[in-house]
Amino acid sequence: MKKKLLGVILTVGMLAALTACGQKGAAKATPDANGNYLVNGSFEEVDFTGWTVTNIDNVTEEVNIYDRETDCFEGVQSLHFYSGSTNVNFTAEQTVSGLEDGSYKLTAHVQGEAAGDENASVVFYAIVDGNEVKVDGELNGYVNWYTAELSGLTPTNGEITVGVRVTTAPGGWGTIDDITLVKE
Ligand SMILES: [Ca+2]
Repeated sequence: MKKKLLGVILTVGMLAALTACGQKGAAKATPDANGNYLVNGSFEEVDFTGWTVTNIDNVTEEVNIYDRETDCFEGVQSLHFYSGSTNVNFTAEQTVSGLEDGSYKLTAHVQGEAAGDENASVVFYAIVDGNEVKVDGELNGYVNWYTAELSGLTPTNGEITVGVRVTTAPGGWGTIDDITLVKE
């Protein structure tokens, strides 16, 4: 009899835990003081907290957090990439869920050089309701920052995935910084 009662208590406890988890999953997205819904959008953390960084085929020699303040758009750190003898090829992506209805805008900044590669590309993208919209960034030279914007992002499921894809020939380098997703 005691065992049976304990079983019931455990079951109730587990159900309560599951319910708590479910509520956490549906949590409302909250922006920072600047209205940015992205985590670590300025790459000021010690690592890529908030971001999923994929070094495609592991070719990019350096894709890391850079603490050279002069090479930042905002703060003291940025996402840095460089390859000397191999291609640069990586993505950095983050999904925000629990957004309230409305229109959102992605803004991002990039500086660097493509080492003469005319096919180099820096593409900022957003996936909204399964559809990708994108905008090209430009590598215009050292600290000649290019600002890319995607506005009118209106998810029906409260979820937006944002990211950047970078490909260059060997010798390409640059930094990406201050990526924001704000409500318009
Ligand atoms: Ca920064």
